[in-house]
Amino acid sequence: MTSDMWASEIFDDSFRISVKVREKLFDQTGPFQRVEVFDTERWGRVLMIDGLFMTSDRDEFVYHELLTHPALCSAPKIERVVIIGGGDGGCAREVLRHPGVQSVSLVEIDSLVVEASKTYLPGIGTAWNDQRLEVRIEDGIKYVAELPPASTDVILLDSSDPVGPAEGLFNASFFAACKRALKPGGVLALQSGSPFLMQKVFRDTQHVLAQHFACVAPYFANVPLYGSAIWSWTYASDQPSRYPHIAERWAPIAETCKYYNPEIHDAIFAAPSYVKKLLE
Ligand code: SPD
Repeated sequence: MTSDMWASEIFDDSFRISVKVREKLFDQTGPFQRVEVFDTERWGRVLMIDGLFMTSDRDEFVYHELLTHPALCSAPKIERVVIIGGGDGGCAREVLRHPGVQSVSLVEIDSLVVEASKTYLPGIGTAWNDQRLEVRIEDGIKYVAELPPASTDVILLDSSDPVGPAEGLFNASFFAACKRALKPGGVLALQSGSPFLMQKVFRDTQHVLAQHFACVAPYFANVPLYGSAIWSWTYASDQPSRYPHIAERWAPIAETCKYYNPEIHDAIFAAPSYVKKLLE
């Protein structure tokens, strides 16, 4: 018997992307949001939060490798890493592939996301038992505000889109707190929305980051589940320009990367003309 259940994300009440579902594995609404996990034919397991697709077995590698490795393969130091959000474990998995990383704090506001992911997305969070990883269920905004100044080498914001609990992760005071927590020369990387489907979020995020960081460099790729449109991440630091790729950081991850590589490291920073115009 085939299912006729579909999971859909609706953009601006005008465009919908749907995935045919084999079985719904998890559906709970907690104090923060509704968390759903689906088993699907084409995408494998899929995580949805408040009606937005977060990640899937099939295309998560693009998102997680690009959130992590451009920062980790170029930041001057990577011993101490903080991840805000990232409760599915995919971002932590990629960070922990780097032997130079000594400690990672993953700060996720919603325990439901971590519980559901540990149980139903075993292919994504494969590093939960790594001794270098500390998982904290608490508000990432408060956590960063309370970090000792200049204590962190790399901060990664693996958030949902800026609605609901993630809204405060896209504003000036939070970016100022990130800058304060980073060591001089430290790197912040974040998901910054689609410059095609979410132009205002993308542009505002760049402008607000530029109030705090000397280098603000968006980069781009397609994550098919995110509306099948171009997606962006942003690399920010207090230095005037991006750090170059470090070959020794690439060697230990070369075997496992399915998207990122040294050529991609620079190529992703090329912006389409309409995006350049958007940022003028
Ligand atoms: N439109 C969805 C954007 C979601 C970005 N974060 C995904 C979390 C995956 N770890």
